[in-house]
Amino acid sequence: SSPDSDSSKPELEKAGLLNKTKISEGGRKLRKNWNQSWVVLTPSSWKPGNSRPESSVDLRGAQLEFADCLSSKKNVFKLRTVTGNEFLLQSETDSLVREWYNTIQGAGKPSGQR
Ligand code: I3S
Repeated sequence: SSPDSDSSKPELEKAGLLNKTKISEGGRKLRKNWNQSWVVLTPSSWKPGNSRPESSVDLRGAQLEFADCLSSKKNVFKLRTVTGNEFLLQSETDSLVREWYNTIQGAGKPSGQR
């Protein structure tokens, strides 16, 4: 194993800039407010240390779908949490959006099903 893998630091699975807007909260529709956000995907065991996330989303059981019909922007996918919060995530870079889609898709499933 690599020297990094036995570190006590939480393993950071993915991080990057995405355009993000929340479109519903507990099933209630919200007005879009697109913002560029630094998005970090972490294991569920992760605890914030010095970093203070502005918000966090539990991906267990979350549903993803490409949703270009929900926006005039290209490369948009929708993330719906089990609690009924919905987000749109987007980037101008197609490949980046596909990577995020696949990674989040895997993160929301029990590890045996990835
Ligand atoms: O789907 P919508 O509601 O037409 O989304 C657009 C609007 O929310 C607009 O804001 P206002 O209605 O507050 O002016 C946003 O500025 C747009 O970015 C939203 O559309 P896109 O197509 O960018 O997701």
